[in-house]
Amino acid sequence: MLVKTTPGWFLPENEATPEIIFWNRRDFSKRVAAGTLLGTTGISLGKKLCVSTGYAAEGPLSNLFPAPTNDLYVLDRPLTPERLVTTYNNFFEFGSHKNVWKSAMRLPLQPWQLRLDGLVEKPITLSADELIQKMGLEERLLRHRCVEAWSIAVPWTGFPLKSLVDMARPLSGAKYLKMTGFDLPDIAPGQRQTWLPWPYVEGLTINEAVNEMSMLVVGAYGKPLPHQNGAPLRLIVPWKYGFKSIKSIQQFTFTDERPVNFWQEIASKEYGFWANVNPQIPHPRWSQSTEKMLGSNERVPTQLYNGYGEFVAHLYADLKNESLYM
Ligand SMILES: Nc1nc2c(c(=O)[nH]1)N[C@H]1C(S)=C(S)[C@@H](COP(=O)(O)O)O[C@H]1N2
Ligand SMILES: [Mo]
Repeated sequence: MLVKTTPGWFLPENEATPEIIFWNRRDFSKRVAAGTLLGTTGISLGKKLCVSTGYAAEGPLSNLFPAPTNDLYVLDRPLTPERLVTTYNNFFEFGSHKNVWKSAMRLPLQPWQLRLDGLVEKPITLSADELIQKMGLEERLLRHRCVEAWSIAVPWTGFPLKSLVDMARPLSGAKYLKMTGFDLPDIAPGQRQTWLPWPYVEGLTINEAVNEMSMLVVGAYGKPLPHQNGAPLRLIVPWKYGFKSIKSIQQFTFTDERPVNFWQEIASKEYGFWANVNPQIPHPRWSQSTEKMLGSNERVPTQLYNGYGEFVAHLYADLKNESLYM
């Protein structure tokens, strides 16, 4: 997160490859027709936006896509072109730069065992495929604001995190949900940087986890999630800075202790537990008042709770003496 050599909107042309996987692009073309994709910056639409994502087209989940769109979440800006969202990533397991998408394809997604444990009635082990097939999928068009002050707008497919919490049957003593990523240093070069506190960890309060906006994401742009965006299963909590939205989760642990997240462990003066977006509170080393929308030449003002206050502000109303915005 601290290392930055190229600006956020830089896209190496030679990294783009033709799409080799066939997908039903019905929804995609509908949106193009409706003019909701970024069409004003000279980026031509269609094939050029697509990259090969490396997720099996014929997998057991392909029949679940595309999922119906939940109209509750309305964007104030165009969707970011798919090619940018899938080629400009933060995924430190594969390096501390943005160009990780090829490397991330080495992550084996089948089988992917999930564990739900800690303060629950009975620990559960099941595969990501089993879980996803149990859940009704929906699409949500959401903003995502990285703490580095760039942003994207993405059609994510997934289900409410609340559905997983209900399935886990947490005990009344459970106050937090800790989520843990994979630990595969033989596969993920970033995990051989042993001074970093692997595996990646994030946490939410149970109240945040069961809030309607907290989403487990298994797809994007009407297709299964590409490796580099956190396949097979990642969190999206769009009112918080991007680092809270942990990718490629393997374990959900219910606990009475507030988890210390990956970035807090590295730099506790710069990154905290809550990490709610607030343009008025600068990062110790840069302003958070505006953001660069990837794929656009515009900087736009950042909004409190990334514009999602109506859904989440109540969660923080009674909290005093907490660093809610770092
Ligand atoms: N496991 C894991 N999850 C992660 C990260 C990471 O490095 N590892 N980076 C975070 C950060 S800083 C951001 S901004 C988003 C980026 O998601 P995207 O690449 O899908 O846009 O993922 C978040 N989740
Ligand atoms: Mo980020």
